[in-house]
Amino acid sequence: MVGYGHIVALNDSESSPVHTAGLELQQGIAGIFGKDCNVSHGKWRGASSTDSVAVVGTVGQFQSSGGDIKQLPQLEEDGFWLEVNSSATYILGQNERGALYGAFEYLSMLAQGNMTQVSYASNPDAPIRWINQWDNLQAGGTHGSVERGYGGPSIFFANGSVKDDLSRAAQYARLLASIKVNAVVVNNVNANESMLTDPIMDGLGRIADVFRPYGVQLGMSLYFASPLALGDLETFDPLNASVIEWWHNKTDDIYRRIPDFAGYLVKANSEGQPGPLTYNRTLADGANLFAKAIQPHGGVVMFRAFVYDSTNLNESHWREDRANAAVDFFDGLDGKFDDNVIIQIKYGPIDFQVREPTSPLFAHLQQTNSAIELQISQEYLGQQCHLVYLPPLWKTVLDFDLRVDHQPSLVRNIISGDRFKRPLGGYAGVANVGTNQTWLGSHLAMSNLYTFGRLAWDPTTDPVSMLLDWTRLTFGLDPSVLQTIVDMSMESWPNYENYTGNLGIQTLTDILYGHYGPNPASQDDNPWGQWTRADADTIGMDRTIENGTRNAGQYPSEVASMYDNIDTTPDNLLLWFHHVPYTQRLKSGTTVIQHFYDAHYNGSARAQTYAPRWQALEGKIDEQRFNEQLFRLVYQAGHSLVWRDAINNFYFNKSQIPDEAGRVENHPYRIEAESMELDGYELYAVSPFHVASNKTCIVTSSNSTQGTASTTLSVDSGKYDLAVNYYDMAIGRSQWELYLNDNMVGQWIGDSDLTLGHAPSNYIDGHSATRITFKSVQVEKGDMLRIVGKPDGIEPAPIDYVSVLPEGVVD
Ligand code: GCV
Repeated sequence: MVGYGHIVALNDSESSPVHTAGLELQQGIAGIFGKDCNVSHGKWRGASSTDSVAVVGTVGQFQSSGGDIKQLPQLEEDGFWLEVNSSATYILGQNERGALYGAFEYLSMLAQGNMTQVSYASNPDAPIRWINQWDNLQAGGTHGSVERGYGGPSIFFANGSVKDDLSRAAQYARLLASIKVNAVVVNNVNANESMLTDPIMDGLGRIADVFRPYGVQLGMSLYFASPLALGDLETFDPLNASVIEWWHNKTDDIYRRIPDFAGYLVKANSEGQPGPLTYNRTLADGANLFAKAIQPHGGVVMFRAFVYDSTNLNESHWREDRANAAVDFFDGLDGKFDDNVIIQIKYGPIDFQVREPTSPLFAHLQQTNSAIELQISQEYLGQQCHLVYLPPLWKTVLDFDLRVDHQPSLVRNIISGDRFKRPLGGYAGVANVGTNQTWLGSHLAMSNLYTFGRLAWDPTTDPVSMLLDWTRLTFGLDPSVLQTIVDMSMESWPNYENYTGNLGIQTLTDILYGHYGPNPASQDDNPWGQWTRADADTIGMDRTIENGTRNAGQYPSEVASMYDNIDTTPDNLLLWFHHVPYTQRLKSGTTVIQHFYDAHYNGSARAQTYAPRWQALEGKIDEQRFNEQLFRLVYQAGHSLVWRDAINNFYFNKSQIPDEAGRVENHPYRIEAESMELDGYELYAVSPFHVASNKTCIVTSSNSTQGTASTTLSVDSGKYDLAVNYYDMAIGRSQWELYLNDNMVGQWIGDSDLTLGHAPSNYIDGHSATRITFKSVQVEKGDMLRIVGKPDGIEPAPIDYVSVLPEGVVD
């Protein structure tokens, strides 16, 4: 092992990433080895000055200090050289940021117990490695403080202003620098003109100041109609001379405050946001307006491809299709964007669904820079309450070969700029962290943020090896901890797909509210365009060229013919591209409907195994993280059953095709709450019907009086798991007590807003449906089971059913 008597950081300015790197090395080495090192900032006096040294700085700083590394290759922007030999460690960045990245990479090696001698250069695959935060200036409104954020309120903004205390923002920059992310757009793409007022721009300057020592640049989302909205002009037409001047002036104002400002992010003409189309100008006119204003300062414009009309799409028109929107809207614009514009494209054509084909737009922009937009925040993927490790999903897109002009055209090589020889490109990750101690609201969800950075640096990195690194760094080196977390995480996305939406039908969540729990009916008959076209006999979107929406034809010909033909379409995208009878046979030989049933049963059964597997790690993980994660995994097990039954009931109801295995709507261990003897409780028809067993639950007769539901158990005497399915709404903390005769088995409170740190719904629905299980309870035949529910606020202590489960049975 190399000694660390002395660390030399070749810059003494406190805002410099090289200065930070010196301190990080000092702190890291103290943490890993318990060893105090000196750090000197500024010049290095050569290897002979000490026999035990780590030097960190830029190549330029190193060379001007008289240092020389013989084999140093040409480094790219943000790249670094790491050399650990028997007498010294050299961490040399192409720029200061690169030096800091090298320092973190070195510490990451040491923290994982890797003390080997190395010498290598590491360069980023793409220059754009940005995080997007969807933070609002204030809480309230439909989307709260952070839109689609499940880790608490914003770390940047509160009450319409930039926070005074930005220590958490500085910590975030530190975290992001350690995964080689180089910029953060701090506000929501659903932007607000107030961002461009003096107090907010001053505040952004303060955020940029705390980011700077970590080499993280600040970016901002723009509201396209700002000149009008702020009352300065009567138009926001991008070709109007006053508008152009206005944006130039604003941009100058920003750069006066933030000389290293990264750039703008723009959502235009989409979901209520204004844009250039309002004036019959093109999207390129809109993007170039900002590009020209920011170009003299060296900034860039990330212009989103998420442009579609969410008000006029009409499902009764067979050929209409939201999935076509991006290519249609950008048609004819390739080559028309300025060189500092990057088109930011969501991975699939719709919206972060559990499985989507690659967006065809990647193939269409050959003379335009592009970047992929990935979502770390699990909007449609369990919102950090379900364990879903995302890189295997992201890799389905990054590694997809679009075969443009019959040449290899992997998405990752398009966005790196390699395939079409573009100067810019890369990755935007929607993270939406908040003030929660865990950042994202869940300990295990952080692997997604970590691996986003790793993939943006090198998209060929293997999902398992990244996960191993993250787990070692987060939970230590215990082999059983590593194995369990890796196994569960690697299963988690396909498994979530199994119990949510299969065969490319999308997540099947409630797209009109919350995007969390099941509600397949919400997909159709509205202009949002996330349609399934499910009826009594058939399901799926016909996106074929002849008969359907022609979406398959948006892909280059080799891919187009694969998706256009049902025989060559992979099963996992069958219903994305084809409209088929429920009885359609898959390549596996089973029918679509039976696959739905089986996948939901298998997926939810697998989800039951997570908590026990985690429990086996007790004592190997600190108590707090062990318990908090266990809570989530138990919750996930219960909610996966809600998903299973809702989806299966819905499609059974539609198709009337029974489950070959006889499971759907057959629950011998269940006692429906509505069939119990009720006192102070009454029946309630749940909507959507399929999120309640037998379509019905019970609620207290008033908001202030308790209710009791009782039943005599006829099971044989023995040990049972008693599972109660109930609804935990966001508003209200109802209390429940479960008794056997006069003995209380357990009590609980409807406080998932606290325990999950995230309140999925104000209603009795698939978001709030949940389960509590009391394990291994001794039951005597003839015992009286009684639940007492005490309402609170608008939450009427709702109960769906009780399952009396023999050992090993889950239902
Ligand atoms: C920030 C989806 C999300 C919205 C999000 C939008 C977007 O529609 O549900 O919350 O808005 O995508 O990416 O712009």
